[in-house]
Amino acid sequence: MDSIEPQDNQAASANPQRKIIHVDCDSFYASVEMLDDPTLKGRPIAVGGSSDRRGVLCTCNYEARKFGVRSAMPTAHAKRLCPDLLVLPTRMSRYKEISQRIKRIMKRYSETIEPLSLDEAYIDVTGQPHFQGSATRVAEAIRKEVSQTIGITVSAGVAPNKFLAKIASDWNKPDGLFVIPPDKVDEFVLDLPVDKVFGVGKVTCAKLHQMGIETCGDVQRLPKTDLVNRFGKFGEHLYQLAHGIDNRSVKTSRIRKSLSVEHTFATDLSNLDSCIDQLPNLTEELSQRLGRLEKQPAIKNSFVKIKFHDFTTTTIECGVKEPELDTYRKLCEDAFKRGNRPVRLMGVGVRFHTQNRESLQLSLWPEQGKISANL
Ligand code: TTP
Ligand code: MG
Repeated sequence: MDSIEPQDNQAASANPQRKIIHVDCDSFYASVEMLDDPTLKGRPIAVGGSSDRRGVLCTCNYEARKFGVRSAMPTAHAKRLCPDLLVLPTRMSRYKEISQRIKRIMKRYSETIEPLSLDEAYIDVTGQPHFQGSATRVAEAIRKEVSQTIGITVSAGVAPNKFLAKIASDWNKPDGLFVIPPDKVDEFVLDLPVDKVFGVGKVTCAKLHQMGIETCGDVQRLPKTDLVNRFGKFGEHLYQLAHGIDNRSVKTSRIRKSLSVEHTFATDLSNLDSCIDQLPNLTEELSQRLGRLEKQPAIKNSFVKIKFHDFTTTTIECGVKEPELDTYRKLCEDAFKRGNRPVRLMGVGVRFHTQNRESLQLSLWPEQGKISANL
């Protein structure tokens, strides 16, 4: 799990009139490839590792999605679903370049921008003068300008908070806009499936379903104490979000403390060898994610996390500065010995130096949020 420390101490505003836009480019890497080679338009394409090297897809265009192809899918599997799929290698510097151009467009409307990844950002336009204060029209203007001047499509969501703005940008994807005005929030969340709530992964979702909870409306019917007893601190967040409340502010600068990739296995791994077999995929994904950072901060430590089948968790780390397979193998052996039981989750990661704030500031398009890989 990613850990990022907010750098500003701006108090979260509880003002219900905030106007937040969430912008997310459509099939980003694939769209850039189609922009640079228009002959690719209309045919299924993907970006990622090749199938002969047991590669995994970063993303694919919407033509490929019709065949069931998805991000993080092994390329060999994607090719079986869509034999005509063209898989291109990643060109990170080009994606970063396009990302910066999109950010320049957004900056015309507000300086309060929180980038989440290369293709995604929150913009707080509360109190901004453009279009008589209409966030919806700002979102339309950004979408239009990106499409006309850069040549790729972006989707946007407009809402009174970050949680709802992010859900909204996904609502009419691709090339869509969805607005949740403050007076429609209560109605909107009632039927919202709980798996759309930030932080509700497969495991929490399964537990909620067992409790008969499918929607945020169902969550609302539970007393807060029930949720807190069941899910601890997260229960409190869940209660708030299910009521459409999210007071997090849009933060313009952050310090990244660590980056990791983890995977929960459908079937527990019974011994050390099967854990070690998982390491090449996990470390490869970690390297890819490190490569996607605008500026990679200096690495302090490497670590392996193991969650055993009884949910006990151990993390072991060492001061190795390169995320190399051999390091992770050694850490994995030591971590496994601590429990010597079947393993349900494994993660590999790095921690960054956090003293020199200057060098660590993620100036542009840092990645954040939930980054557990679905390998
Ligand atoms: P996303 O915004 O999740 O996906 P997308 O832009 O390709 O498609 P859409 O938003 O229309 O659903 O991710 C942005 C980029 O990040 C994506 O183009 C490629 C990269 N990425 C990976 O490299 N690996 C991943 O597992 C995911 C999800 C994304
Ligand atoms: Mg996207």
